Amino acid sequence: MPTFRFTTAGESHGPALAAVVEGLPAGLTIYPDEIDRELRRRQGGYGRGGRMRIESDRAEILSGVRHGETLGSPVTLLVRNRDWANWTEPMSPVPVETEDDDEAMRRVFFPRPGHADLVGALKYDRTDARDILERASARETTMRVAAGALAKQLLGALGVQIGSHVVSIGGVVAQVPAELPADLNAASDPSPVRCLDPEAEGRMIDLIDAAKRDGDTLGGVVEVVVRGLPAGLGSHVSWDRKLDGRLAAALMSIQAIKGVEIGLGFEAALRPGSRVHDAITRDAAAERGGGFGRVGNHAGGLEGGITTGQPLVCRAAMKPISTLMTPLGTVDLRTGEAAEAVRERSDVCAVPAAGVVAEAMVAIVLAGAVLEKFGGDSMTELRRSVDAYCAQIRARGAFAG
Ligand code: EPS
Repeated sequence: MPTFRFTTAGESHGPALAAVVEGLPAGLTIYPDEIDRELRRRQGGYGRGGRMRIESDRAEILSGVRHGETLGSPVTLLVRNRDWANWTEPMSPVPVETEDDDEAMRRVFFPRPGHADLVGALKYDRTDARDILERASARETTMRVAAGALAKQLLGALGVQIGSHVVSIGGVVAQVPAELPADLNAASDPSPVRCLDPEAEGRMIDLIDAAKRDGDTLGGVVEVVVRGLPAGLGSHVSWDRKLDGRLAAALMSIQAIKGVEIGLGFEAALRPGSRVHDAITRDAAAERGGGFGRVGNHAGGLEGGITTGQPLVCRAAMKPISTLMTPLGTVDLRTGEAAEAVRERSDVCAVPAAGVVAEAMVAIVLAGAVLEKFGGDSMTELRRSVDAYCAQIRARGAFAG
């Protein structure tokens, strides 16, 4: 059974979204403002559509926290959809009088290529693709970010920080500085596209404007960087304990993510081994690496599915959103006749937000790996195990005696 787990629920235009988060030890201080700050970060980014002007996401904590500290019991989080006010009839949980009015019910019969609309309608035996798209919508990532904010607070209490930035949008690739800023989000968040390269930022914005004019959409690549992890999370012994596999699965589960790289990623396949692997050194400053360092970090902080103590670096590639205002061809779900895909209000580009969601998923996987290795029902126990283990690996690297 995974040690840190969460479930989300809720439709994009339903009354609310919810998450139940299990596994947080007792005694973790919870900062609700920090959860809301993460939710705001996810709502931002150049290229979002009209919906983000309606919503102002705030998480209500319904269980598992008392007087600002976790109890060790499941934490329930709720975010209300403001847009629900405009959808009470089409999304009503109980039958309504206007049910025969397809337009009033906002029914969708023209599935969008690339979206879950068609395959979901086939699988779940629905004629109205709204029954599918309401849940397939990336609105669901709100609760991943809320749950991830709790995972971040757990990791933060143990000295681990997570940040992200946008590497490319629509084929415009940023020049990434050799040394990333220590506080990555403080540097990337002020950019409308969360990009560290101002020149690329300008071109990305122009491209998003052009895509909007053309009724088109754009994808891109985000990078997540985690600092402060001890060497030894994950394991080489079994396929499902390898941390790189778990991170890849978590990132690939995000809507529209089509590829994941760790460290050098696909580039490693193009080079000889001597230009890929990071030589091992003694490094007294690498406290959480047991006093062992590396020349470079092509491995992205993982060797054999185990953390090395170097920064963890993962990238995720997002395809362009499948809702096009200049739609592609499709087939009417009722008649089988050729048609144009539905023009549902949407975003032109959500890559900056995807970085925030990717941070949350990485935080959730890492919180699980930390709890698996160090366990404990309380923060006191967890801290004691982390400190004792870090002292143990430091002693290995000291080579005394
Ligand atoms: C989405 C369509 C848009 C996006 C939405 C994802 O929503 P709407 O159909 O209400 O305009 O804004 O993203 C969010 C609501 C969000 O919170 O990220 C889709 O179809 O996936």
